[in-house]
Amino acid sequence: MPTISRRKFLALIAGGALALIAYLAVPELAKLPKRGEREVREEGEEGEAGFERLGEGYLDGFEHIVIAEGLMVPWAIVALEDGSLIVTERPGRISLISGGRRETIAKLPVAAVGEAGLLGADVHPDFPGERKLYVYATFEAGGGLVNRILLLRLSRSLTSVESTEVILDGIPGARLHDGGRLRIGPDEALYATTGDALKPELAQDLGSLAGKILRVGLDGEIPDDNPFDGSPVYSYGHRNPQGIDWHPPTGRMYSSEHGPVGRDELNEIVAGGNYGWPITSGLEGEWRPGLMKPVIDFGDVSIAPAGASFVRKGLGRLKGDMLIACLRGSMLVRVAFNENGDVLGYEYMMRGRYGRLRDVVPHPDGGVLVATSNRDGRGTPRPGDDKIIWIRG
Ligand SMILES: [Ca+2]
Repeated sequence: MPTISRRKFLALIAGGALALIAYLAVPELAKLPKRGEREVREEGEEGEAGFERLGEGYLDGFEHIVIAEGLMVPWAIVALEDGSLIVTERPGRISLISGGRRETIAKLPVAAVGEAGLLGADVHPDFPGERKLYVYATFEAGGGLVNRILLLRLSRSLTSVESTEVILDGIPGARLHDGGRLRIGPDEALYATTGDALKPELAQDLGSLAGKILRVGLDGEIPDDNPFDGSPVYSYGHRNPQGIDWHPPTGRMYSSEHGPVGRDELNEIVAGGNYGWPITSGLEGEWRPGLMKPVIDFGDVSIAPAGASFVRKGLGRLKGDMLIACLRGSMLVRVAFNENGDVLGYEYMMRGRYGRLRDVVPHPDGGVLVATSNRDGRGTPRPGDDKIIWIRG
């Protein structure tokens, strides 16, 4: 039997102790969220949340400036580089708001019924060099409702329209579930969210433009690298998404979506992805291979998430996080992100302070602009509603 030196014996003991420590440590380490793993918190849940909770009153510490008031359901805010805003209102008016003054650019003959009407907007990436404004709106057609994406060429003063062109037609419309968010992505393609137009089965039908996120070129052409040949469909299986943005450093795309009763979602959008509706809703349903689970299922209580944007500048610890404007929830949801574009968790902010919120966009000078929606028939209008408020600092 080989003998063992005292030194070797001690080394073995020490090695064993290290192995034991490592063994004991493993379950603890395994509990930590790995990179890329998402930790989602329920409302009111405290403790090891995986991200720093800032608290509901966090935004109280910043300056709140009313930029515009007396608006009627402002649906989309486009913040221009010089700080002026182009704003759509659901009944059909498009305005330029600059230096405290509002000028009407156009009034469109939209079908403003239920949740339909003049909805999303964005401008050409080279605006105002290219004076092209894109809007998403509902119209009456053939005894029903249809949603269209229009390209409006503006005059040099930006206060009137020189020509109007329909660049995407035939998006099914309805009194409810019209989607409507329009945004130009970092790839300079135009994205639009569409609702299921009250026909849930259309969301799974790749031949229909309902219940989708669409992607077209800046003149409405279908990009060669879209996931389905010859189709503007980028992702499908959506119920009624109304917010999209791209995590600034990574370009990962996220979208907020209204669920049926609760089950509101935040999804990470990938080309060709099927987001489940109506087979699944939130994290519930009959999961089968190929269906995308939401990053966040906001639970049983409806918060009605609408516009969503990443904070680019200002607002302290919120930089790099996403804010989602909530209608029913009358608040902003903060979704905390790490630098890789992974969701760390979420919390509710500014609950009830301004009532229903429809859109939130970054202001070029920092902070965010939020639009109230208290005159949409589901809220309680307050003096000066609807408003656009700049939260900065
Ligand atoms: Ca879903």
